[in-house]
Amino acid sequence: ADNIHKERKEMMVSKELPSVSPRTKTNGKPVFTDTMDYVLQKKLRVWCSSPDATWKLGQIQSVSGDDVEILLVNGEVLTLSPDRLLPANPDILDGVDNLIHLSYLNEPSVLYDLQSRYSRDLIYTKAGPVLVAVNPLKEVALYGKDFISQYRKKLNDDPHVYAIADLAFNEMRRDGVNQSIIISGESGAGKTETAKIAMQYLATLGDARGMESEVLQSNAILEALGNAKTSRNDNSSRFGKLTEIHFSETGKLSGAKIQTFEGGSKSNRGEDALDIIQISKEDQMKLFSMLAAVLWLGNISFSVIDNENHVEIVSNEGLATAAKLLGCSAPQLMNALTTRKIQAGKDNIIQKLTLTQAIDARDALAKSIYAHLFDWVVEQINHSLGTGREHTWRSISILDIYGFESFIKNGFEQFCINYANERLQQHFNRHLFKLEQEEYLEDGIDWANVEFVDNADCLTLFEKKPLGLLSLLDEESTFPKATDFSFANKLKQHLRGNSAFRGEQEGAFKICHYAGEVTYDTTGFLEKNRDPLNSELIQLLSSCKSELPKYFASVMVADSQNKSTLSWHSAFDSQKQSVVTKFKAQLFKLMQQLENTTPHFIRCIQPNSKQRPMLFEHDLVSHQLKCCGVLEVVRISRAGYPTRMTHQQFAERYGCLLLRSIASQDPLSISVAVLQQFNIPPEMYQVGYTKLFLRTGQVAALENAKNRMLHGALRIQKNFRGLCT
Ligand code: AD9
Ligand code: MG
Repeated sequence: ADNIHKERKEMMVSKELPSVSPRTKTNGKPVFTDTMDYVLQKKLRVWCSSPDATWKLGQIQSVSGDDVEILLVNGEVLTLSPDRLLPANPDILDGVDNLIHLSYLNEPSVLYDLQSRYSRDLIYTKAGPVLVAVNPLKEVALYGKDFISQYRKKLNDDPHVYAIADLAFNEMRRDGVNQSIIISGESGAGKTETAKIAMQYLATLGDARGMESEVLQSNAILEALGNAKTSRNDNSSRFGKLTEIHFSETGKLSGAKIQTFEGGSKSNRGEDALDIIQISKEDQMKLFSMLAAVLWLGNISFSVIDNENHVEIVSNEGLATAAKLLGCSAPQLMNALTTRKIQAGKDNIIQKLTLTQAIDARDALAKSIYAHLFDWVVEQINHSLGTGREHTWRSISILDIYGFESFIKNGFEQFCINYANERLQQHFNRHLFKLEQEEYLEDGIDWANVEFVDNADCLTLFEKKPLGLLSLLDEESTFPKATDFSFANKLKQHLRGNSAFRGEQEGAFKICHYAGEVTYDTTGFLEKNRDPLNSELIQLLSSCKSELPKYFASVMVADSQNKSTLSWHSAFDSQKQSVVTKFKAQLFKLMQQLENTTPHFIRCIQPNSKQRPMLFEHDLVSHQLKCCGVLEVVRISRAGYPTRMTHQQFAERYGCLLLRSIASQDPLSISVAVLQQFNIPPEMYQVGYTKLFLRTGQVAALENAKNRMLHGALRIQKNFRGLCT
């Protein structure tokens, strides 16, 4: 360890090497020494970039002018110029569990570290405070009661989801502040599994009345209703989910609450989880009959009856069964699906629907029932989970939200998902970079800025009024004559100058997201953005005899009338809220909730595009690392001071450890005296105007000392009592 420390000090490298000018200076001070010269001089290990964009490890043999001769691991000898090389870490640092320990931080070194750990089933690695989780795509022996207890007792310090959950729990108890665990990553990267692992830990930890299985089973129910198979993930979440786990002041589990975002999906699977979650048999029957109604609606087909493309219903069985399940008559359902009432003066005219209109009406009805059913199930689950015996004090929220998506063809759904991911990325940036740097600057401590990719331009592109993507989409959706093509043209016309926007061929546009460029096909955008359910269908549902359809209709009516909750958001003034408008409002509410918590971040990484275990594709992983800013986080944490406390807090917490009295009793003097007493080296902290900033690991040392001292005091007390009695 001494050697590593010495070596690191000698090299003083905390930046990825630029190939052009290694002598970058910030604030007039060199941030790193001339690393490559050092590496060349000492003939150290290097990464060689090859034309196929992969990296090869080798040892420098000789240097003459700009020609460096390198012996690769496979015995091959290459001659390259220094700008094709990056320094490799000494093998003593192979597979370190926190990337901040790497002497050289560069892309190949990080990839190599993650890969070497992954090949040994060490799927978790820290990047400063962020946990990186590489999807094993197979079972790994890392979970269960024994592991939970190891992490609880701090007997295991390997990076783990359990360790993050434990940290959140401890910080909640220590600071009395709500916490959040924000899990992000691409589709199929393992977010939902990771969320369940965190929940398992928290539920086990504070379990008061056997609620653990209830909390976990709620996942199974929601997955059964809200997941679908995609090309990236056989069990892909088609909804975002925020699970709040509630705790009492004594740290006992007191309940849970689930919020979902934008539900609605195509896959149905039965589960007995419903029993565990205490949904009554009667409610289960209601649920299943609605699911059956949705499936039967899908079986209804139409045939064209005249040359105006008007239709009648073909499948009588589908119609009759769906009607029976909904609690209406077959003719009622038939009329709702094949006709529309139009007001003409004082009279109502019945207009027949065309084939496309009828299919749209049928699908809109099925989707709407499904989406409302999903919300209803969430309500039932919350009812069941919200009734803990303990009094709720604080909570830990776990956010699992659809990852960034980029397919060959991307539509309205990807558009919404990627917009949500831009917002989350901004939250991440704000916390890890902006707030960090602002805080240092405000408190007057020495700090060289760390560059990061800001996605503000892209968010402006979405949200600007009136000329942003969302406003333009809403505007176009209100014009009856508008088409997906006219929408695409409108975007091109108004957004051409925006740096994050590119017009594409007919009917398409491209957005430069933080995670890469995505081309969207506008087909279906307007239809999907309009509130799909016409008033015939709402009326049909409200006239049904079954309880749920009636309830859904009342929710729909209330939804369309009640805009007061969204009043801060000036929606366009038509009668109904568009889908993106609702989506944005939900997203803003979510972001507000998250702002009031202490965040913990987990970045899930998909190791390959084939959903196969043990396969680590460098390009794919490297792209994801860039997308979620892993290298920047490492840089900032290594250079930064992750722990900070006001002088007051520090003095109150550690002043009791002072062995001798000091002249001045102000918090700053006490704090400095504590730091001196424990010989904390000057490079390990900085004293700001209001706060103390400490490097990683320093608080752990002080906490240890404090615990030892407190235990000592307890022992003395006990002994003393023993003497008295
Ligand atoms: V999506 O955005 O909802 O499409 P997720 O949620 O990121 O996606 P998910 O958690 O569903 O991905 O993981 C995909 C698959 O990877 C799972 O079905 C598991 O088969 C596999 N996986 C993920 N994490 C683990 C793990 N810790 N251990 C074992 C895992 N398998
Ligand atoms: Mg998921």
